[in-house]
Amino acid sequence: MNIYQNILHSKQKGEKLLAILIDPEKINLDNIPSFFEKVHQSITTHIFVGGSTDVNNETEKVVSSIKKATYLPVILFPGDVSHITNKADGILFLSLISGRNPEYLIEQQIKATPILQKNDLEILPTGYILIDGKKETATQRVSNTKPIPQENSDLILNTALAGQFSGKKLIYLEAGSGATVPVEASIITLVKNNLSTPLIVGGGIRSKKQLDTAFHAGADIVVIGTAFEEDEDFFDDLKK
Ligand code: 1GP
Repeated sequence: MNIYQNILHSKQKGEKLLAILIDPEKINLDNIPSFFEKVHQSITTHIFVGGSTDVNNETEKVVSSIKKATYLPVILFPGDVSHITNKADGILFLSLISGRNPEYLIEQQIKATPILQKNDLEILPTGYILIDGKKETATQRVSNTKPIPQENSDLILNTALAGQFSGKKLIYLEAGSGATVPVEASIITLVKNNLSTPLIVGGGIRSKKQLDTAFHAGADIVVIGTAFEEDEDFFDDLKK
């Protein structure tokens, strides 16, 4: 089974998935083995690697080290085309469909195709929807787009459905890394109840309670990054 089939299988069985987001600019290569000992004792199912920027081109080196340290699927979550490496298992092929900047709607994707044609990364077409997490995030700055206010739930829902109808295989509701406020449970439920593709939710989730809230509201995959960067003891709350 490939990555996507596995996600679908889990969704059908109601098994929730947790992706840890590793930012190549923030992780120390020497810490990767001990970090993954904790990851493997937790309910983590996927590893996402990426960030809005990668100034020192660390992604490939970091992904190679992670692949040596884990049996979990490693999926690129690239800020732009320069972050793509064939050392990972798959790639979230993102379109920032909440924004109106052609660079992140289609131009980066066109630039990526010659690279993707030459490697075996599993491509996961993903409609990426930036939602206001009450803090200006790197995604906003780099993409030069505005997030959708949480109050505008109709627009969030219609954007998610437009993504699905355009053929995206995953929809990602993103409050932004380090968001003050995660995506509200009512929005997750609204989107979930109308969507047939798996739903990813991330941004600003820092506690087991918030994680459970997102899962119960209908997220199939929750993404957490900052909480682990700030305190690896958080893994203690997430033991298998
Ligand atoms: C960001 O959704 C991810 O792209 C994770 O966000 O770093 O706030 O956990 P946090």
